[in-house]
Parts: sequence; structure tokens; C-alpha cells
Amino acid sequence: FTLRQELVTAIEQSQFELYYQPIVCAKTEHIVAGEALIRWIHPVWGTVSPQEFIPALEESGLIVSLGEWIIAGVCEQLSQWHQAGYGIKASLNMSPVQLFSEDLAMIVAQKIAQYQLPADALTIEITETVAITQKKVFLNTVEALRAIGVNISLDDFGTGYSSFSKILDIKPHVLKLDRSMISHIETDATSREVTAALIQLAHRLNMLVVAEGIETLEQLRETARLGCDYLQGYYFSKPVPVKEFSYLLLHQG
Ligand code: G
Ligand code: G
Ligand code: MN
Ligand code: NA
Repeated sequence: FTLRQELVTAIEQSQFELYYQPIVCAKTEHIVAGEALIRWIHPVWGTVSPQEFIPALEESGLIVSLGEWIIAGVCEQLSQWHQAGYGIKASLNMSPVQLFSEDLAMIVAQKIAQYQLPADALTIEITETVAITQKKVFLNTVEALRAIGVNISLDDFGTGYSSFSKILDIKPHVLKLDRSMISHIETDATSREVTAALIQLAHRLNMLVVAEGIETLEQLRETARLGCDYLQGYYFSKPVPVKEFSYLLLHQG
């Protein structure tokens, strides 16, 4: 077998499932959104991490068709949560390969219309994990998404992939501070100062800030104190299936 063949079968047989991880308001700790994270439940291998199969999907171009399934799935789920009375939002990760496809924005617009969602209930998270060769096409798609009214989020900010020039290119609504920065925030004064300065910069540019990878109460307190708007991490919840996410929504104070 090849991983590629297995992935073709996986798409045909719907072996994928969307998990959601809560994103909470830093002040109230209430769930305001869920980040959709794909899981591959292989009949023999069990759950396969996206880190193992997203690159293969990108190289083969299969990410485009799976990506459409993800967009549709997130929109449908969001509309179900809205119908149940939960006014939450959803984030989804978009591979740069999907952003090279010129009809991506049209597909997103179509799904938003089909499920009668407010466009700003959807946030598209972008990380440049592959080299951007056709920057113009990429940025045109980002612009088209912005024009629809969805929020654009720059993911993994503070890692090698996500740097200051990306803020100028993408002009995101939201900056997601990578967990590598958050993990040193209590022990390393430099990390703390860099984070504080980044939050100030983001706010001056009218961006909202999400701190990723919150694992401890101390990290929660420190990121909230520094002015992060939203928080996400194992401290609140790991990514969970829809049923569990709905349970978390139902049982929050
Ligand atoms: O959820 P987990 O930590 O296993 O995710 C590992 C990596 O896979 C992360 O970088 C995450 O952004 C990426 N990933 C998860 N779900 C998706 C998805 O639906 N689409 C894309 N493009 N990447 C995803
Ligand atoms: O690249 P991206 O930020 O989309 O990746 C999100 C991934 O990070 C999720 O797949 C999730 O499994 C992982 N993650 C989420 N919260 C935490 C956390 O608190 N600690 C660690 N180590 N990983 C996390
Ligand atoms: Mn993400
Ligand atoms: Na990230």
C-alpha cells in the first residue's frame, strides 16, 4: 500500500472525523468558539495524527477535496449549535495548498449561505507550512475570504513559519500565539516581555489575540493578565468529539 492510496480510500469511506477544541474568553473563561481539528480513524491503524497525513494530503492535492468536506462539516455543525441556542463561533485550519485554489472563497461563501450562517462566525486559520511559490494567488484568495466577511487568523505566530512579514501580507483579524511561547511564560522573563509586546502590537493593529497551549493555571493567569483576549489549551480541554463539545457547552456556568 501507499499512504496516498490509503488516503484516497479514507476519503471515499469517510474515515475522518472532526474534533473541536474550546477557545475561551480570557475574562469569563466561557467557551466562545471551537477549533475544528481533523482526526483519521483508520480501520486497522486506529487514530492517525494529522501531522502524519496532512503533508501527504498536501503533496497529492487530496487536501482540496478533504478541505471541502471539512468546510461543509464545520458549517453544518456550527448551524446545529446555533439552532440549539449556542451563539459560538468556529475556527478551521486551512492549508496553504487550499489557498492556491482559486475557487476556495466561492466554496466557503456557498457553504455559509447554505447553512445560513453569519460569515463572521467562521474563522480561517492560516499557517504557511509549505513554501509559498504563487504568493499572488495565495493573497488574492485571502482577500476574497476577507471580502466574504469571515475572520482571518494567523496561526502558530512566533514559530519559524509565522513571522512579522506575514502580518503585513495577510492582515489577519486574529493572531494566535504559538504554544512554544506560552510554555516559557512563567519561567522566562524574556518570553513574558516578548509576549506582552506582541499583544500590545496586535491590539494597536486592531487584532485580537489567542494564546494557544495553555496547560496550567499559572499560564492562564499570566496570559490573561498580559491582555490576551482568548485562550485555548489542555488546561480547558483537549480537542474532543462533537458530543463531548456539546456537553461542555451545556454544562458551562
Ligand atoms: O490536532 P493536532 O495537534 O493533532 O494537529 C496537528 C496539526 O495538524 C496542527 O498543525 C493542525 O493545525 C493540523 N490540522 C489539524 N486539523 C487540520 C485540518 O482540518 N486542516 C489542516 N489543514 N490542518 C489541520
Ligand atoms: O497548528 P495548530 O495550532 O492548529 O495545532 C493545534 C494543535 O495543538 C491541536 O491539534 C492540539 O492537539 C494541540 N494542542 C492544543 N492545546 C494544546 C496544549 O495545551 N498543549 C499541547 N502540547 N498541545 C496542544
Ligand atoms: Mn490552528
Ligand atoms: Na498553532
